[in-house]
Amino acid sequence: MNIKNNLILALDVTNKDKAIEICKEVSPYINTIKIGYPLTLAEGLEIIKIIKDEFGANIICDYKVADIDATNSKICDLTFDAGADAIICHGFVGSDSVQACLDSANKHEKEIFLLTEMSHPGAKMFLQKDAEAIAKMGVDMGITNYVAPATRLDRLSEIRNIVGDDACIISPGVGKQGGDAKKTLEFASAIIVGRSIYESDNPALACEKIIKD
Ligand code: NUP
Repeated sequence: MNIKNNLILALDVTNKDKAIEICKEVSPYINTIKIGYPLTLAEGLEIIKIIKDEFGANIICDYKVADIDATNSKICDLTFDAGADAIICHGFVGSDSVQACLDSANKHEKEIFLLTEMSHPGAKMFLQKDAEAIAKMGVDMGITNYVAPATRLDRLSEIRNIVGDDACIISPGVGKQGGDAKKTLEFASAIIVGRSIYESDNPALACEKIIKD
């Protein structure tokens, strides 16, 4: 996936008009938009095609798919059929569940991003201890796209070591969660930024600052 300025917008607003307004403002800087549950639950799956068609953006659906294989297949099929270019899937559910996501992506000629360790403090309670094993599982399965935290650079760096330099790592946690864009990009291929952009009075300027810093 070609990610302009190595910057992905997390479009976690809950209203279509607001979503379109933000996308318009940031479109000179951003060509890859992450749509998660907030916007999808508010506006329906159709929002994927609306944003994709209006802005020609890559759409990564952050549905953190984490179910049994049969259910994962259905979730991924529906998401790709709705126009998503990629979907974020949890790794902790194990290889059979992740394989179902991968099979759906391959069938649709789309991509998955495997979530290893999350960026929030609670990730230290359970997920962190298995994050390296999750990344290794991803490598064994031939997965080339990952999500890893901008809030703990030592962990991001460890996950980069496991997945290798050729893998694409997208990293959330810059800005509101405390991560630094430039330092994160020493290890990550792209950063994911939400509130620091869409809550800003001037989202375009916020993008410019993140890119230049
Ligand atoms: O570990 C993760 N941390 C995280 O923040 C995995 C994620 N997918 N996210 C998402 O990234 C989160 O749901 C939100 O959409 C975005 C970060 O947003 P913000 O903290 O920049 O507002």
